[in-house]
Amino acid sequence: MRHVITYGTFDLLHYGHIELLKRAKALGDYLIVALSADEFNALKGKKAYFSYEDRKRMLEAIRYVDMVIPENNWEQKPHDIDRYDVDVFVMGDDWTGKFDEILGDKCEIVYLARTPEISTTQIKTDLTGKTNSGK
Ligand code: C2G
Repeated sequence: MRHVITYGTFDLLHYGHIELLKRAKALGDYLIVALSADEFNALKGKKAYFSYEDRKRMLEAIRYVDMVIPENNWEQKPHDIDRYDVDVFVMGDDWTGKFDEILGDKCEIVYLARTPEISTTQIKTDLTGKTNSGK
């Protein structure tokens, strides 16, 4: 069983997220999503529209997702790789290179091209006409 893991906030779930999860799952047999907790989002300078529980429920309804765990801090990734016997760590390419040092010797690392024309920030901007920092 080839385990894949990916991390993120996945707020206002959109097809860019789905495309990432679909391609991540295709790299193995079992996909774990480490979902940013509300408190960790604050550390990332993000305030998700949906709570952790609501974002978790939506992710668990996606056919590509096998398990959702909380992402509470930046440091947990190596522990998660060990704990869940992860073979492949996947992130969108806005993170290219960021995790090579801490995870390079633990598992395969794959950065997938982001879906260019959509983002949670863009959705918020389009709906409210306001811009804000972050993705
Ligand atoms: N993504 C994508 N295409 C988009 C938008 C997002 O492929 N149009 C990908 C991102 O590259 C990321 C995942 O979907 O791999 C989740 O995106 P976010 O929720 O914005 O995650 P982020 O805030 O980058 O959190 O420890 C890592 C962080 O928790 C990552």
